[in-house]
Amino acid sequence: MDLLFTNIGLLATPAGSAARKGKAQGEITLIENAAIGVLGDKIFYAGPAGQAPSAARVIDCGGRLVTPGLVDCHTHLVFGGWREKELSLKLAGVSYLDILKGGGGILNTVKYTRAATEAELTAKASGLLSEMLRHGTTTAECKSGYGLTLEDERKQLRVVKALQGTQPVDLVSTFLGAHAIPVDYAGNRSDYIRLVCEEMMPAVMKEGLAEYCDVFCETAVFNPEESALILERAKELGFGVKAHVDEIDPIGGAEMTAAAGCISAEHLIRASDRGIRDMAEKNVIAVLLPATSFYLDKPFARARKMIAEGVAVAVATDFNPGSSPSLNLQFPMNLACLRYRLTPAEVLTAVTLNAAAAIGRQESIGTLEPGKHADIVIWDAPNLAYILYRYGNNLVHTVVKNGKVFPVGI
Ligand code: IZC
Ligand code: ZN
Repeated sequence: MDLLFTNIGLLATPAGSAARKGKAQGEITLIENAAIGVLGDKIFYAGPAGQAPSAARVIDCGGRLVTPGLVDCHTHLVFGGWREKELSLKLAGVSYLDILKGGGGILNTVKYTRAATEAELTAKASGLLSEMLRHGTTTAECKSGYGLTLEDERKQLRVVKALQGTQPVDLVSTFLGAHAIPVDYAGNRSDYIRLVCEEMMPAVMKEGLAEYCDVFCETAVFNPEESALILERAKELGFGVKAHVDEIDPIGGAEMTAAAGCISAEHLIRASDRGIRDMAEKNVIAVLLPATSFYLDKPFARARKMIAEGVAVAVATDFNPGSSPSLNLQFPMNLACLRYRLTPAEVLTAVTLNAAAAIGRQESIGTLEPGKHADIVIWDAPNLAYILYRYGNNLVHTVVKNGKVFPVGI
């Protein structure tokens, strides 16, 4: 064996290779005085220290808490510019959708993204990914959606492809051409939808630039009928499908994701009872984004109800320059505990195994078990409750990605 992590005060991990729902979301494996052995980029042993095999190199974890690497299953990583100039509008009471209707918001970021070169976008995203890694994220999903032309969408997606394998964080690419109606199609939504379905999606699939297709199903953006049409076409072309739904207004988005066969539904702040039941029945994973509720001053999604109804809950940052300009997944974890009232164990499952399942990676990451990738976080914390109780600073001590060790410190 290449590497042995010893003196783990507490090893905390969900188990298995499937999303955990209902009561099982809160059932995790806890081992005191544990060790993890790594062979190449995979876990070879995870269990009591006494039974661990020997290794060429030993890392003493100093009695700390160790968990799987965090999986951020919903980000808008690649974009030009920022939107700090909209802070004054926000403070004056202008809503997120009103800023968008006025040509700002997403459309502002579209302007900056179109103006940026591929090299500029790559350099910026690369810096953001190293920040993510330092905060414990070892795999991230990245959505396009700030180009809104075939060329500019491809440019964003090529950035993700270039960054996959050239920096440590593993990336999963999602095409979000249906993120907003671009200004030049304002009176002509059906033409834009046709462009997305008939030109962008086939090209993106042909070039292998995205695995999933997403749509922003919301008032004044894409309605549930349009969203269903877009996702139907995406499935035909071979994409996995997911959707932003019921974030601001309850318009039947959750129901739409269940009917469309989505792997996940994101946001769900205003999801209806019926929508939650439909999701449970069709095994749609709920990707909840509590930092966005915080940042937009919106209600928090009904996570406890979702768990009670048997929906697997994942939690992510929604990192983007508008409604969630933070890539530190530890803050949404705090909010999931304090606002959603998830237990520390449920939160851990939400940001590891269930998040991995929301992007189809449950067989290879999300738990500390033999055969899975050696994606590990060593925390400056003695137990699991501690990392949900402290907030506002980075509690990561060391990140291990595919068996490579990255010291962070605090
Ligand atoms: O840039 O505002 N909600 N899309 C849907 C976003 C937030 C990203 C943004
Ligand atoms: Zn989003």
